[in-house]
Amino acid sequence: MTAQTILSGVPLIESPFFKELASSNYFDEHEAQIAAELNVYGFAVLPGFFSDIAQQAQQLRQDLEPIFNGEQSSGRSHPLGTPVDRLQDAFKFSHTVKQIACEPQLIALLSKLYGRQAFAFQTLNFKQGSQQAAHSDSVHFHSAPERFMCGVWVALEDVELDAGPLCYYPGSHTLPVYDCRQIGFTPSDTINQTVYEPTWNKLIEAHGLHKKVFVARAGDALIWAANLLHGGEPIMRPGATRWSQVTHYYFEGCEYYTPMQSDLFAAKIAKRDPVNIATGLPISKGLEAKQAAAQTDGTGVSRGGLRGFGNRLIKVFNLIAKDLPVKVSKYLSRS
Ligand SMILES: O=C(O)CCC(=O)C(=O)O
Repeated sequence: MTAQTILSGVPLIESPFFKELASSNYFDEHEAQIAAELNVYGFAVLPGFFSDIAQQAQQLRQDLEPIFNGEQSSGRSHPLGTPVDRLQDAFKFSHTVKQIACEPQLIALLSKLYGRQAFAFQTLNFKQGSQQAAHSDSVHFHSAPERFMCGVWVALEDVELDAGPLCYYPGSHTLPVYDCRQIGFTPSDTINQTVYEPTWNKLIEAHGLHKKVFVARAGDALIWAANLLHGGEPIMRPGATRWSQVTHYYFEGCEYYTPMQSDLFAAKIAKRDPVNIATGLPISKGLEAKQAAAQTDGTGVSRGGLRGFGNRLIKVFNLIAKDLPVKVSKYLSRS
């Protein structure tokens, strides 16, 4: 068995056989460097990945600014007049948000790094720094098998140190994904990530993890692994903007769920059926469509359809055959 096939339920970049994989020719040179960074540090920076960012950022601001300012409703939970600090799933009404989330080269890269097909399922847009406490996304979006999730953060403008940049703790992705009971809570629908925060802070201290801050240029992207601790630095310059987009990606062939709302011993799993942003379909429906497509014969006719066509042909033939002796005898009697 190769490093690629053994432990197929572990993302390639987190495989214990990563070294063997990296020394094979599975990755090209550029991918190998990104994969190695993700493997060791749990994040990888893609400088200038979005080359058309100036134009995209301009369009995105035009789409989202009125909603951030409360002048326009996004049709979600933000009534008119309420300024918002983050916009979830703006891909539903902004083509540019969707374009950034579904950038084909990014999806192809993530799929290669993880060894399964990636799909974007959630977007978050920020006009200013989030100032969020350090956290792991694994308590919100998780998968079985675990860790088939990642986030990609994209700078829509240059981000200075005083504008509340993204921060993260290299190496923290290798920590266990602690569940609610381990931190002394029973999972529930009302719980939120603040119950984990003291544990994460203590883990940072106990493991001597050092914070890094992403002073990004517009168009830079940063991939973080499922369990990497990350957050947002305080905004030191009042009013500073920090236009950015986070897209969360899952990978096909998993079960998806929210761990902090799942109580396995009460047989309660808060399952998710994430929407593949690219197709607009929940992943379960997308898989059904894929399976149906896989049953086609390459001419666009599904096997079921072909079978149906065959059956209709047999019926016609039977009808003709039923009449045939009569027709033949009539013909013979005429001649
Ligand atoms: O952009 C940031 O400041 C952090 C975003 C974040 O933590 C997340 O999307 O999970």
